[in-house]
Amino acid sequence: MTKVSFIIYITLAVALLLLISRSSNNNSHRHRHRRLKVRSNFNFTPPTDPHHLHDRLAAFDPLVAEIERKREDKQWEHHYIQAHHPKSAPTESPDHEWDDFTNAEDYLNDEEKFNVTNRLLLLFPNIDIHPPDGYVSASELTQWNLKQSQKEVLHRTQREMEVHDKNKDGFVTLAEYEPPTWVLNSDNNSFGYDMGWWKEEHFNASDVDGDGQLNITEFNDFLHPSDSTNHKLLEWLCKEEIRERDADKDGKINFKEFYHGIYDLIRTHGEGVHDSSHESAEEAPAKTLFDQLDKDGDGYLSHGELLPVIRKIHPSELYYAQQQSEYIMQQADTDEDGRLSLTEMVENPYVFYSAVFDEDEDEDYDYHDEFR
Ligand SMILES: *[C@@H]1O[C@H](CO)[C@@H](O)[C@H](O)[C@H]1NC(C)=O
Ligand SMILES: *[C@@H]1O[C@H](CO)[C@@H](O)[C@H](O)[C@H]1NC(C)=O
Ligand SMILES: *[C@@H]1O[C@H](CO)[C@@H](O)[C@H](O)[C@H]1NC(C)=O
Ligand SMILES: *[C@@H]1O[C@H](CO)[C@@H](O)[C@H](O)[C@H]1NC(C)=O
Ligand SMILES: [Ca+2]
Repeated sequence: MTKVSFIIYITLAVALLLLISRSSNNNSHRHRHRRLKVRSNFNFTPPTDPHHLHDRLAAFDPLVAEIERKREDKQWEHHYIQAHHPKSAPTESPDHEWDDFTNAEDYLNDEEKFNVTNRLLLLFPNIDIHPPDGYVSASELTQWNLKQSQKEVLHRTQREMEVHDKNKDGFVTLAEYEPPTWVLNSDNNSFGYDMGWWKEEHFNASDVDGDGQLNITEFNDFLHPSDSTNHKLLEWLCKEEIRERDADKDGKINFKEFYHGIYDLIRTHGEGVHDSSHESAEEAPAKTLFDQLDKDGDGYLSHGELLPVIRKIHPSELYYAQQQSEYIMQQADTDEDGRLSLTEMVENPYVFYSAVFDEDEDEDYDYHDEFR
């Protein structure tokens, strides 16, 4: 396809989109019509800003997640082929991708096909399980969100596995594993693991049964240590943290090293603390926490002493699931009884689909800061 015809095609498609959204606005009985958006959040670099929740959150609705996943897989494949076999890369026609994209979005925005009320009716009994009492509590919501994001994470790990598992035996050995190009190209500190994250110690800590190879579970933990329940891996993460923060290279964290670096992260990811108004943290509470963590009172934190807070330094999927749940509660719990009835959910459908709807078209919507 030539450049000119491509531009004409895009222009036509945009015009058509505008027409469709305008006519559906006119036909809509809702006061506010929001166009649901399929996110294309594929990125070679992991999100560096942990506050960019909008990019991090898994879709609330598994059906939306599936659509996004398919789209992401396609992009990934495309990227992967270009990165690894640039010569043989098929010149994929852009109109084809565009088609898929708009079809998926049109589907989501066709109220006859994708009726958010019916979706919520269908999902409710799957969320209200602990106990099934006709209300969705914050913790049920968190568990649901966590399950959705874990599915996403595992799916991405499976894709990574395909790349690294050279002999296709379902395991990744240290020799098979080589860091992805974005690690080699990025400056050594940007990922926060100081390039050590794929090294042998990291690998060994992930290899629970010590057979020298990582199955999908072990490999998933390897890629997402802070989500792991593997104690050895969490310890490794603490050691990495010390290695990175240890300015004077004595192998331990003193108060100064703790205060300048670690404390801010813990504060930001602490329960319900979103105190972004103060630029720098108070020193007194930092000292109190330091003394609490410093169990042997030697004035330094060892990796073992960092363990209780490591998940606050490197927030886990659970943290994001809690954030999302908190946001939903704040927006949809109309009678403020701390739980959601089916009616409250159905009356606030877009809160649940907030991760996918297009912000630009609804500027008056009261967005939680974290979700920008
Ligand atoms: C969506 O489903 C609800 C409940 O079944 C129904 O009342 C509503 O009319 C449906 N909306 C559309 C646009 O079909
Ligand atoms: C990062 O460190 C590795 C080895 O420690 C080195 O080979 C590589 O060139 C460094 N990359 C950059 C961008 O500095
Ligand atoms: C990792 O494990 C292998 C096999 O058990 C062992 O030979 C190697 O020394 C270990 N490496 C590190 C850094 O612990
Ligand atoms: C991978 O190995 C670990 C450790 O042996 C085991 O607990 C886990 O169930 C295995 N995962 C799969 C998918 O087989
Ligand atoms: Ca293993």
